[in-house]
Amino acid sequence: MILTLHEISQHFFFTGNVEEIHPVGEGLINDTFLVKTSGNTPNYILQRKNRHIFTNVPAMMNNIHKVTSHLKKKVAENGGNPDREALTVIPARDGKLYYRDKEGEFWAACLFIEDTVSYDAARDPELARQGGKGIGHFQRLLVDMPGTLEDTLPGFHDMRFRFQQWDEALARDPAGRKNMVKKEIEWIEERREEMLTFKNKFETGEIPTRVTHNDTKISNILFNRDGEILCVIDLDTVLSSSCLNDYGDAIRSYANTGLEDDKDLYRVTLDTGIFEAYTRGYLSEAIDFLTPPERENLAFSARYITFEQVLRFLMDYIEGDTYYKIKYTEHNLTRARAQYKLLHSMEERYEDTRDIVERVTREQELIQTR
Ligand code: ADP
Ligand code: GN1
Ligand code: MG
Repeated sequence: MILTLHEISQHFFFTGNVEEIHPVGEGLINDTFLVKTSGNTPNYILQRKNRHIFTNVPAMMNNIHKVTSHLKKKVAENGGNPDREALTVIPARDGKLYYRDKEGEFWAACLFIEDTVSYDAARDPELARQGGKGIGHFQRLLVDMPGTLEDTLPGFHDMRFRFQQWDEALARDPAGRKNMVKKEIEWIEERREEMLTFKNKFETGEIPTRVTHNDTKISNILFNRDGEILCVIDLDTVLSSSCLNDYGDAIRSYANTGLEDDKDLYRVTLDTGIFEAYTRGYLSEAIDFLTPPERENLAFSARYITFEQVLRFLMDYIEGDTYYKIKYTEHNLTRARAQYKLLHSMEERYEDTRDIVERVTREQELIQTR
């Protein structure tokens, strides 16, 4: 693999001599590598994109290029450093934004941003506030992005589409696992109506569509060494979608007291302190562009996205583990159960979270009008 990776790296516009290449991150979809060059030349991130999931990598890379170009322009206008506060896509030597190897695999690269820290969990409210600020800022800079993005992941956060996939998976039951997860299937069915009713708000246009990230777990943000937000990364999922999906997915990640795939369900609950801190950071950037319906639906969006993850992990288990990378046979089931525990905790604390959003909204409105 090392030799092959070295060969792949030669197809990109990297300056310097590649010294070593090793895997980084815990992503569930792509294979990600750090490419170190010798001396003072930059280092890079090289990634094999999962072509079964991203079926149009050229369009996806165009989307990423559009978004990063706009971000860089905005960062420069605001006096920031575009090379550190936005991802820099490194093209292949033939000028394309990706390289396709002989086996048909798609590769892409970006500049490695030095002196950053990334996290898999937010135990500290200040870190959560920074993360919220990061996504709010990201969305704000993209409010006036010209042009449109191609829909490279149709139905990604669309519950109607997810239920179609779900119904098909259950009807086919390809791995013969359906009967082993009857209780878990009930968790999904009990909430079908409620989730589709929420989805209606997107379909009627009550909740607007914007350029958003769609995969805002904490590991997809780089912080600087002082714990401040630096750069939003992992842009494969930038799409025309809703701000609520970014907020909800971030709460699912930051405000979980346990792990996404915790086997010990006692550890998994919603941390309302972290919820409040993330919300404060997010609204400090987003308050002036969010519409009243967007603000009012923030708390429920955390339930919506967490439910979506329960469904997706359970569906992948039923399908025989074809989508997410797994580390052991029951991994997707463990993930579904842990996410369900989190969802349950969100439901129990729903009124509290609504109160927090309302209070922080008022607080941020006051700060803005000062
Ligand atoms: P995956 O799809 O595998 O999750 P990511 O793009 O999120 O891939 O990258 C995985 C990890 O690699 C990140 O959590 C971060 O630690 C590191 N990383 C990715 N891109 C960069 C970058 N441009 N600069 C510095 N670190 C990065
Ligand atoms: C996947 O690629 P990664 O690991 O950042 C998934 C997200 C899920 C996440 C759960 C394209 O994200 O939707 O929230 O796993 N990405 C895709 O950890 O499906
Ligand atoms: Mg990632």
